[in-house]
Amino acid sequence: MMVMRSVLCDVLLLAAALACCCCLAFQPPSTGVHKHGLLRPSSSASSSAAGSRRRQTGGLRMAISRPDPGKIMTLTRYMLEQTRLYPEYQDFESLMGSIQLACKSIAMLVGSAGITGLVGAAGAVNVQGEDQKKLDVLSNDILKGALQYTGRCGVVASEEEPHPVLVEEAYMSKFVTVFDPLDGSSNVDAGIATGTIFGVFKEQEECMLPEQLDGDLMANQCLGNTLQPGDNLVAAGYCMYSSSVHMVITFGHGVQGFTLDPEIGEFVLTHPNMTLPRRGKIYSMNEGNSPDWPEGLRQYVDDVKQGKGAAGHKYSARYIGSMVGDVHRTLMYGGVFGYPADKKNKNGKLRLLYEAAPMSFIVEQAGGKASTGYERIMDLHPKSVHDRTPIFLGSYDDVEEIEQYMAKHKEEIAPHLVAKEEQVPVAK
Ligand code: AFP
Repeated sequence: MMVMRSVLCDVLLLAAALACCCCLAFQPPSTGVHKHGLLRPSSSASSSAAGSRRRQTGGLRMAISRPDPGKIMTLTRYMLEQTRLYPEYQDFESLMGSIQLACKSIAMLVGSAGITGLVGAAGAVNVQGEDQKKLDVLSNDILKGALQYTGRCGVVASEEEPHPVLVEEAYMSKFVTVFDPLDGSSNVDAGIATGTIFGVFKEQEECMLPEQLDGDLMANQCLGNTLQPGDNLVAAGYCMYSSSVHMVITFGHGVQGFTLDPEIGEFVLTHPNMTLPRRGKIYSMNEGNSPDWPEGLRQYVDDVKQGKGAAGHKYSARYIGSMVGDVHRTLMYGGVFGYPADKKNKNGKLRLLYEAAPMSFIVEQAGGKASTGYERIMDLHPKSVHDRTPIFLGSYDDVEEIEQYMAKHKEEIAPHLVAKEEQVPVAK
């Protein structure tokens, strides 16, 4: 009898919790029309407007309203509309078309990996000595394939390729695309958030060489185009594969966040003009490495945990171990994400060209700051495609405070990449 009563209690509690979750999840936003023209349903419209309907789930009735398809700001429509404001967007249109298609395909593969057997190692090791997952290899091929036919991208550099790769129309294209096809893939078997990170540079003029030039030399010259500082990025973004699929992009005019609507298969603008709060309440770092961290950072984390930092409040720890997930949360809630240098890894772990630089571009465009702890990430000039860099990014004042703590122990500077003013020549 006791057991039955407790089971009944559990069921009732679960039902109440579900009802509560559903109310929260489907609470209609208060505003009517979204910036950029995306129509947000109003509360009165939610049950009666055309396009809204009711769904029966386990006895709970939930009103799900869908915006009028004619008024949805899809990524494709956004790109079209932006070309009117900024003519240079025209060049990005086909590039973004290919990237969003690739991300949709990768999202589908990631989402069904446990069922289709696309989990586990591919049996190969990439140039950085990391085990490649089956999904790493597939995602890389999907992105390369998608970019091949844009007519806009001549060179791609990827985490999964030892060297930059020339794609079709290499000598007539405008852009170099760098990417990490599936960042955080070691988490994928556990169903944890992963993502694709990409950055787009303009090809440098040196790639336009006379035709009689030796093919190898020409190829090397073009491949050298990938080695540009983050400050040269003209576009960057990431796609996060999680409970929903998000695409966050910047072309140097703010940051826009889209969510994949699975019913229509389109990315829809849901987070226009994303901005970071000046201060946050979260620090996100792999604290297991703290015994090897620089002393300044150890002191910073110790202080903010106790509310002894400049903000005066206590900070909480959040760490997924998947850069895209950790950066996305930081963009949404503020705070700081970091992967510092430590005694064993003098340059940290994350790659400058296709992880740190694109994410720094996004964070700066959202009003935040990105730093090695000593200098601006966007000023760093890579010496090779897979260079690593320590990184701290997020709310402006939080990152600045870390720099101040680090400056107190400057002798610990990791011998890493050179800043822009001391640029090394591009490999020829
Ligand atoms: P994987 O792609 O091998 O899963 O690595 C993920 C990552 O490059 C980055 O996304 C994380 O921020 C970072 O490594 C996590 O590294 P730790 O496991 O050392 O904390």
